Amino acid sequence: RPVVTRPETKTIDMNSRSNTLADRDIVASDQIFGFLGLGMMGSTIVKDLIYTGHKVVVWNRTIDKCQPFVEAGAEVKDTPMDVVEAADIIFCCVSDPKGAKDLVFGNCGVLQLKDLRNKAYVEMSTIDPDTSLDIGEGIKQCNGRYLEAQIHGSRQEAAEGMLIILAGGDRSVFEECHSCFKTIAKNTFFLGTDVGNACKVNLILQTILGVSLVGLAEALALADRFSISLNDIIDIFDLTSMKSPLLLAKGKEMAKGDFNPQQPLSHMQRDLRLVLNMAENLDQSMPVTSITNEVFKHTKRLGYSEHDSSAVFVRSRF
Ligand code: NA7
Repeated sequence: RPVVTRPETKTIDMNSRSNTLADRDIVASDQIFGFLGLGMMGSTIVKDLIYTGHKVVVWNRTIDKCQPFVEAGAEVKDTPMDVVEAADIIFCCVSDPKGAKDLVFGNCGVLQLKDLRNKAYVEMSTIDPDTSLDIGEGIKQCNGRYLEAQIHGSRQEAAEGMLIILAGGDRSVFEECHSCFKTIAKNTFFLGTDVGNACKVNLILQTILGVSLVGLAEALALADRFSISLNDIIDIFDLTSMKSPLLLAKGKEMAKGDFNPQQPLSHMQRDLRLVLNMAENLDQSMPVTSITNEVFKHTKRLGYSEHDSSAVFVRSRF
């Protein structure tokens, strides 16, 4: 098994701004926004929310990650429950459905507050529809309002304020988050009041992405076996009607062997797992997605969990 070096851990540059932010004419809401989870996505989002004038209260499991936000003007709390107490609208952006549920139902979690009247909870972590329904139900039972706001896009797109927001649930929360969504996204969709729909749409888009990446990786690996230049293939691909900005970018990363995580491979495989669970419940056959999931799973086992999803190319070359 080859020795794989972990990708460099990037720290967030608090002074960087997306080029488009100045043109967006954002008037910050005067509500207090809580934010749980300062990973790469969460940090990027909070940095821009502070810059556009939002009042933000933050919490992160690893407390050290909060420090740059204190310096930038955010308040830090010790637990998710404390954030909920201090804020009107609370966003959550953590790795997976389990983490998202822990923050709501767990020790010192959101529901420990019992009365969430006048509070709203917005789930941004990528989760499946059932998890979203459970979280939404828990929040509503405590008289809170719930919105799922799934974020579609890479870390780079987050840094450029070019995410797409897919939202569902309480329409009034959606409207109250307008200045936040305008800060971080190029498009925002409200997909109805039924909780779960936005999660389904997000996972459907991730299916297209995952399957496309594995197809691209296999095709480039075949070119490599023939000693055809990968850069030539990409240049020709660029001239075809198949080209897409994402596949071109991923193809270039594969050719260079540069797997700096924009969409970590572990997140891609998590999404495919969620898709297959969803399909299983419907008896929906998804053979290509199943194999795609196996390919990502194997690449994870090879040590590329924290690299970009384009690292799937490494496995295809074996
Ligand atoms: P990262 O950079 O891997 O960050 C993950 C974040 O999730 C980070 O703040 C973690 O805290 C936090 N986390 C993970 N598990 C837990 C649990 N169990 N409890 C509390 N906090 C947790 O991911 P991204 O920021 O790129 O992505 C976040 C989401 O946005 C993801 O769902 C994407 O699909 C969209 P830590 O710092 O490790 O203590």
